[in-house]
Amino acid sequence: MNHKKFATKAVHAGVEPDPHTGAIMTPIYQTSTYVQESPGKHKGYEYSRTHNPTRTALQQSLAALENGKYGLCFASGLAATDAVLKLLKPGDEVIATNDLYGGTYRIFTKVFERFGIRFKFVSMDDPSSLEKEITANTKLFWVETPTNPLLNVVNIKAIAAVAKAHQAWCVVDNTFATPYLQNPLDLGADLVVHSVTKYLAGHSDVVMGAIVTNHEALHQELRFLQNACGAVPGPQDCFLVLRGIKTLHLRMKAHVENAGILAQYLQQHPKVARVYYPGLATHPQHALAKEQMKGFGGMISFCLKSDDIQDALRVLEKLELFSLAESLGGVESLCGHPATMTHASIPKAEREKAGLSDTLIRLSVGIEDSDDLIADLQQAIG
Ligand code: P1T
Repeated sequence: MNHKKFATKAVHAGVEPDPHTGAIMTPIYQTSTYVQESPGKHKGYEYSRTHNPTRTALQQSLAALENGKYGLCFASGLAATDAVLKLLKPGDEVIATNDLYGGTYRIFTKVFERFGIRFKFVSMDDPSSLEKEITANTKLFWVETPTNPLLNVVNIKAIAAVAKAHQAWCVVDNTFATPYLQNPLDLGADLVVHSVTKYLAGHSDVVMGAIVTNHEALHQELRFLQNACGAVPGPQDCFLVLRGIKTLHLRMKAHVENAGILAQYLQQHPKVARVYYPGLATHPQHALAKEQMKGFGGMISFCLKSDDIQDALRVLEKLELFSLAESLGGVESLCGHPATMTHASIPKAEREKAGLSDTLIRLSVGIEDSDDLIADLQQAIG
C-alpha cells in the first residue's frame, strides 16, 4: 500500500474486509483478552494491551501515511513522547526546538530531567549552529515543525543530517503538518511522533498519539515499551481515528485554503501587528516551507498592535465561531491564548526567550466557510 497515492492510502491502508463477515469497516474489537486453544496456541492475539485488531489496522494505516514500515499507537500524544524518551538513559542529552508544545516542554523538564536526561532548547533556524550544542552524550534531536505556537519552520533534512553525523536520532513531531503536508521519514528523520488527537482524528472527539518509523530495532524497542508501560488507546478510539483518516486529505485541503485566506486578511488588518503563518511571503522560512511542505497548514498565530493583554483577551472572548479552547486540528475553528492555556507550563522567561509574547493569539482554522470566519474575526478585532 505504501506505493499508492496519499488519498488512496487514506481510504484503504490498514483496512481489510473483516475475515468472518466481510464487514468493510474494521470492527471495534471491544475485548480485553482472546481465547487460546492450548497455552501459547492462539490466533496472534493474547491480551489487548499487547495487541488489538482495531489498533493493528490503525497502526498500519498511520505507517502507510507516513511512508513508514511500522506504526504504534498510544493513549495520547504525550504518551507517545513518553515512549520515545524512554529509549534514553540517565546522562543522555536531547536537543529540542525552543518553540514547542507546552506539554512537551513539561514532560521533558519536569519528568525526564528527574531521571537524569538533559535537555537543551535551541532555535533550529540555522542547523549549522547546532554543532556547538552537541556533546558525546547527545542522543536525540527533537524537532517540531511547524512549531507550536509560533509556526517556525525547521529544515528536517538538515537536522536529520546533523543527527546522523553524530549517531543521534532525529525525531519529528509532525502534528501540525500531518502526513498529508509533510513526510519527515522521507527527509531522513528516524521517528515521527503525532498527537493523533488533532488533524489525524480530526473531529475533536479522541485523545491519542502515534509513532512511525522505518527502523526495525527502534520499532521493536518502542513496541516493548508500549506493552511494558501500557499507555495504549482503546479499540473504540482506534475505530474513530480510522474513520477520521479516510477524509484527512480532503480536510487538510480545506484547512490550508481557509488558513491562507485568513492569514492574508489578518496581515492587512490595521489593528494587527504581526501574523505568524508559513504561507505568507513575509514568513522568515517561507521558502523552506514551500520546499518541505505540500501546503502551509491550518494554524495561524497573530499579535495585535496593542500590547495590552486585555485587548487580546477581549478578542478571544468576543470570537463566536472560533471556540475558545485548547487543542487544534478539528473541523471546527478554535482560538486560544498560548501564554495562559497550552503553553502556561513553560516559565514566562523561557516563553519570551523563544519569542512567545503574552499577547499572542493562536487560531486553529476549521473547514467552515471562510467568509463567515473572516466576519467573526472582523467583529471580534473591530
Ligand atoms: O494532547 P496530546 O494528544 O497528548 O498531544 C500532545 C501534543 C504533542 N505535540 C504537539 C505539537 C501538540 O500540539 C500536542 C498537544 N497540543 C495541544 C493540546 C494544543 O492545544 O496545542
